[in-house]
Amino acid sequence: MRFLDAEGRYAPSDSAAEFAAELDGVGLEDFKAWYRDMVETRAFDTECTHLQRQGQLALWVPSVGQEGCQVGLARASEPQDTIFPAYREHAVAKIRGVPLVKVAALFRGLTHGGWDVNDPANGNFRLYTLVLGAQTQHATGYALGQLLDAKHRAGDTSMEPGEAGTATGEATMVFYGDGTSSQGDANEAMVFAASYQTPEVFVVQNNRWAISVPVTRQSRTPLYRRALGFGIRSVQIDGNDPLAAYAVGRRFLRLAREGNGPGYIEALTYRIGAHTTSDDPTRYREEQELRDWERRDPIDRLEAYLREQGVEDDFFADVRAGADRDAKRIRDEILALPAPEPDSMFAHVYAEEHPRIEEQRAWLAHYEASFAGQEGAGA
Ligand SMILES: Cc1ncc(C[n+]2csc(CCOP(=O)(O)OP(=O)(O)O)c2C)c(N)n1
Ligand SMILES: [Mg+2]
Repeated sequence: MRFLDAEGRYAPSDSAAEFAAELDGVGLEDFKAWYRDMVETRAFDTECTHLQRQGQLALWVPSVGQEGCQVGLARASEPQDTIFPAYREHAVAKIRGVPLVKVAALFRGLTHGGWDVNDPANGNFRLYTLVLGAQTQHATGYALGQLLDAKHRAGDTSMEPGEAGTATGEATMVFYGDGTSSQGDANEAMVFAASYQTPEVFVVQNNRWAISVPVTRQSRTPLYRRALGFGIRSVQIDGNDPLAAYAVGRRFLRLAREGNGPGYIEALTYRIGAHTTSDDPTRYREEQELRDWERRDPIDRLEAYLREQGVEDDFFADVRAGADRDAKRIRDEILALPAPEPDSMFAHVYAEEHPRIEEQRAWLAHYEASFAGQEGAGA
């Protein structure tokens, strides 16, 4: 399902007709804001890759190429909705209000969480989750809570979830990848979501790869069709078309809030960069595949559409300059952060002291001490 073709022309697929009404009232100023979201996220992302190479971040997980679906879906959400991300949803974090320096601090090893999920300023954007699929369970549990709260408010204190029909007024949206769709957790989350008709939207960003494993190995059937087997409505969208993501996201989130149960969106996109800064994709994927996907870049596509609508050079120059300024500001903020405290990683593993942990802590302290006196030690 898409509205914009690969060249950015407005050319809705047949399946788009049923979602077109979701774009009513969305106009050029919105599309320009979405464009700005994408360009700013990419500038930040590129900066973080550089900072990792300069030793300022321990690891970086690029989102380059996946900004289209992320921006459309984030813009489709309402403030009262709750979002459970994986670890690559930088555009969603930004739009929901999480300061991007907090995302960078996580990858610097400065925090075990990242941001205060109870602070409304952070937009009900939960913590990044690197344990694949764990967030799907958190999301379904949370959505079940939203449902039971709504029943309670309506005077039904039975604590029985039951059939669809209870409007919650708020929904949960959970992001994960094509590889994660094979995890037991993700499948169990869908079973419970369908059984109890949770107000939830599952978003699978199918970026074709789970590190070096292609999606063709994960599933013999398109991922969106799996959801149908769980009894969950689903659509496969062009994940590099923010209009498609917005339209389906808006529809599915509204259906969820109004008591019509969960939905599932498979966003077909591509991970243009490496899996993380620890990965070298040239070892397992073809150069040609990358080139083909670079031609479908979500930013170029929306830019072509905006130009077609009469938006002129000065707008694009202004967006780029603003994104560069922002990235520079965040860079300065990151450089001003303290060095991580390696010992802190042992602090929260067990409630009480544990001999294995003490052994590892002592080993690390010894290793760290071996750098004493060397330039950059401890940084
Ligand atoms: C439970 C678990 N198993 C394995 C890993 C190692 N791992 C990290 S990312 C990844 C691939 C995930 O691929 P996908 O779900 O497609 O998401 P993408 O990284 O492509 O966005 C793997 C296997 C992990 N983090 N957690
Ligand atoms: Mg993937």
